[in-house]
Amino acid sequence: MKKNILIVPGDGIGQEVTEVGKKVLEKIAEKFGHEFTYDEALIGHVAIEATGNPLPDETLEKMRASDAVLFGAVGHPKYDNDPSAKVRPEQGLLKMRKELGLYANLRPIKLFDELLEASSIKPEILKGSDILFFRELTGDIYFGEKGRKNDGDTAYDIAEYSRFEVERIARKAFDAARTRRKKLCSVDKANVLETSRLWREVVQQLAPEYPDVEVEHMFVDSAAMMLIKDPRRFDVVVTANLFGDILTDEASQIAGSMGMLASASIGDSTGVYEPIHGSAHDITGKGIANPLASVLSAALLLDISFGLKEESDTIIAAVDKLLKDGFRTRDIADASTPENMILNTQAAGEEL
Ligand code: GGG
Repeated sequence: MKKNILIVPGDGIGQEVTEVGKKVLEKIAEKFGHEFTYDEALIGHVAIEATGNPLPDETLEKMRASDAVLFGAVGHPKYDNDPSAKVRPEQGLLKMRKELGLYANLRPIKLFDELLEASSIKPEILKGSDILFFRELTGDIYFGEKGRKNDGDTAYDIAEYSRFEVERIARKAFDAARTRRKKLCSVDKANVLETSRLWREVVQQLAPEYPDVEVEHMFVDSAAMMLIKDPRRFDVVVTANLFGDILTDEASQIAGSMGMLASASIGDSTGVYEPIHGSAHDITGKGIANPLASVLSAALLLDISFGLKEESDTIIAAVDKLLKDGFRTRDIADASTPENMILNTQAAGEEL
């Protein structure tokens, strides 16, 4: 198979981990006789530094022209404490999602058995956890009108959802539930928010079309608690943009570390595959970032964008073996991990 993959490392540890994700794609192409070609583009802080724009037109054009995008992360601490900054790395990420119509963000919370002990949650509660989140990605408070009132002392962000936007993400989640354990949990805050009441109404209206899927509605505060108390009760979860962002960071603890969670953003155009973690400037350049989220994102890319299931499973099996062999990156090591089994970012990639 011939495919063109755009590598967009972005900021901070995005650079280090995406390099490993790309190497794994190269190994897969060699092993299975595929011809993958690569191009590279800028986004985020590195793009602002080079062009003044967090998502240069050239990057967007390359994304549209490619068969899939392997993306890293965006962010830089210098903007975090500067509320007056007019241009921010995250604007590049949001614009990319909107321009490419990437409305569905799939975040599998997969716990590798070997990492049962790496979590702060008790193993007997965790064992067998396997959740697939659908985070809506192009609506909600992220994209509504925002600003300051005339007094300058009052700020607002407006959350908005249309029936169409809720329906298309809900359908994706229902379809996925059908291929799994046939359980769908829709998370909202319908006791308070009008957008959530519309959300619940749409999911309820769709449910009769999927009689084989058991649907449950849960308030986001309850879901936050249940994820830690009883993660195995969840199969597929569908939720709004902001709730999905927060809940999946929480759910990363089920998988042992943020460094283990991959994601796929899909919709109207080229799919984008990236770790759920950000740029992590506190550990950038130290060689201790866990590259497995990028590697597992590459596996999602092969499966979802190219339909290469065997190749994708080969990557997941290699990650499983690496962990079974006892290797760890710093974030998933514990007191019992021998120092010589703790790998740096590049070495973890080479071990696969
Ligand atoms: N790889 C994910 C990433 O770069 N996240 C940084 C970020 O700013 N995310 C905003 C969001 O997805 O809500």
